[in-house]
Amino acid sequence: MDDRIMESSSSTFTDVASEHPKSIIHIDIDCFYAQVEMIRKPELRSQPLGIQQKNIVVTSNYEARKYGVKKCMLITDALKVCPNLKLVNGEDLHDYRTASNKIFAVLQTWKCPVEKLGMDENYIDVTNLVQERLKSINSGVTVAGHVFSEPSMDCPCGCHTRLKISSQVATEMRQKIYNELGFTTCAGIAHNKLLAKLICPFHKPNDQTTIYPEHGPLFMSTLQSVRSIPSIGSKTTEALISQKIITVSDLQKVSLDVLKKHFSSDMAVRLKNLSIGEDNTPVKQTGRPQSIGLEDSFKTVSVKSEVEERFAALLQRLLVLVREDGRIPVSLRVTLRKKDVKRLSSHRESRQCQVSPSIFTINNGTLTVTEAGQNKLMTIIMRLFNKLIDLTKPFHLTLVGLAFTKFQERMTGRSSIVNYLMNDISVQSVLNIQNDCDTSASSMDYSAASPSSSTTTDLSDAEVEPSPKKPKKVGLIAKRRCFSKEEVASPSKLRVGDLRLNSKELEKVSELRLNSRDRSLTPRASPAKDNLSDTSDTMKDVAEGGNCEDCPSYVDREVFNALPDEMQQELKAMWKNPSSSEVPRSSPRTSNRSKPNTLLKYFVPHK
Ligand code: DGT
Ligand code: MG
Repeated sequence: MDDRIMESSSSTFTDVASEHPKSIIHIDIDCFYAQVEMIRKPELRSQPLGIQQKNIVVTSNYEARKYGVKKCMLITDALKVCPNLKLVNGEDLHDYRTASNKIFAVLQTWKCPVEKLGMDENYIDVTNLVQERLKSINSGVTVAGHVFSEPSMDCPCGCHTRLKISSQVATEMRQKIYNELGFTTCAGIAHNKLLAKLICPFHKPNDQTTIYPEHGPLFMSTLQSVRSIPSIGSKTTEALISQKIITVSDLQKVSLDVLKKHFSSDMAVRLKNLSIGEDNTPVKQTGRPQSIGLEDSFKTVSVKSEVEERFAALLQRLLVLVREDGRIPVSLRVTLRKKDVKRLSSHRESRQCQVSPSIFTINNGTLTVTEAGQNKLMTIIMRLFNKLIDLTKPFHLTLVGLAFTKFQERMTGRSSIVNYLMNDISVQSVLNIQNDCDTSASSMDYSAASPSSSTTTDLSDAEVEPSPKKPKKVGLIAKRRCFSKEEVASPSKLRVGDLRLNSKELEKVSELRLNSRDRSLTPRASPAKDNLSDTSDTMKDVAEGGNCEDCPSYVDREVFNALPDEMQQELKAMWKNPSSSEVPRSSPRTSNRSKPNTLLKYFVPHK
């Protein structure tokens, strides 16, 4: 009997007719942080090893696990069960992140969608690859690794053969990760993400397990808690427990109608499907995060100087992350959590502004920020802070956060005019995003807390620290935010279309720019002013008229003043010394006829 849930109502109908077209692999690195340390120092391999963060062992190698050292155990308890435990501090996540990215890169070489989950887990949708391989397979295929249960008969849709091929692909992937990076891994192979993830640790470490669709209900019924299902969060668990639905088997037995009394119809159907191992969420290719951020939470901070210190520490750590990412940030957001002492409540407020890409330099291919650049960023941060806090009144903060929220890819280097124009365009697009409240990038309902969250300082690396069984909230990373009305308003009269140049022009102007730099041995002009994404500020800048005395009369001063200082200086140099430029000096209206795409035409006031 097919016990999957079908609903006749079109809105809730779940198409699970006996087709299992997908082939999904889930790969989890064995004792991830511990392996990173053991690869770094091979002498650690032979001894029980624990990775310490604050007073907790966040993971341990399998040698230590033999003694009963468990994840998230207090150090004192771990040392009781394993007095020889060697402890390594794992609070600096840099090397773990690097290893994680390398593993992800290896998995991408199969050219299948890869979805990264936390630092040491990845889903790979090998459906198309398997279809390809099927074409060249004539005789019987055997499964690689373990099988949850042998099938009694073949599934008519052919999924058994496809999953067997997938199991071979999983072996190849694990072998490549081991050969190239030295990590042992576990894999789960199934027709959906849910079963692939849950079956993955069935044989560990360093092994793999395949499960066929018909065994989904049986396997799921072995899970003791509904919370073991990855997409069931704490709230849903509570609601289920309140209805005495504790195990997955309970969930299988409860009728859909009863569930519908407590959940929406869609949710009830989804819960029933999950309980029998059915899940149709797609593997979403992981891209680069939309934002990179860190938060620091604490009991209370009420003094500006302390806030500044905390921001300075956060900035240092954030710059490391940005360097690893490699893109040039063009927008910075400051977040505060304010405590309302009277109401005993707290709420978050954020403010963001543009940052000039010239703050970041590229040395030998690495993104760096000079001390002066860091000071400039701190100035911007404190300006945003001052906008968020009325310093004439007492304030109480319980969290500060920093995030770079918009990036430009490296184009032709820092000195390129393209960067300036790209910056304006990308920031413009940030400011024009519609009200779009925080939405997690992943479909999963991440929820676990960091073990340090109960201590006074939680330098939250939540975006990169996964929990053992449940994926964690991806912190500030990959989140979209709510823009206030003022922020949505465009800060400048520069229009994106006005800045669109063809590539030849850009090259030409870049050349001019570089030539003029080479000629100049004097210190560079004062850096670009960072435009706060606050309409009043920007409008004030425009109204003040800036420094455009030397500009030709045809120049639109508003456009000119909205440009970064360096570009203003350069244009002025071009106007002073027309022979250095091929750009015609005559009125751009006239020149437009012969040269329709010159840079100068963009300075003509718009009527
Ligand atoms: P495994 O997969 O059972 O062989 O062992 P691990 O260590 O790979 O555990 P896993 O996959 O759950 O988590 C990957 C890494 O994430 C782990 O090496 C350390 C870190 N981690 C896991 N759980 C926590 C946690 O609750 N808090 C913190 N801060 N880190 C965690
Ligand atoms: Mg792991």
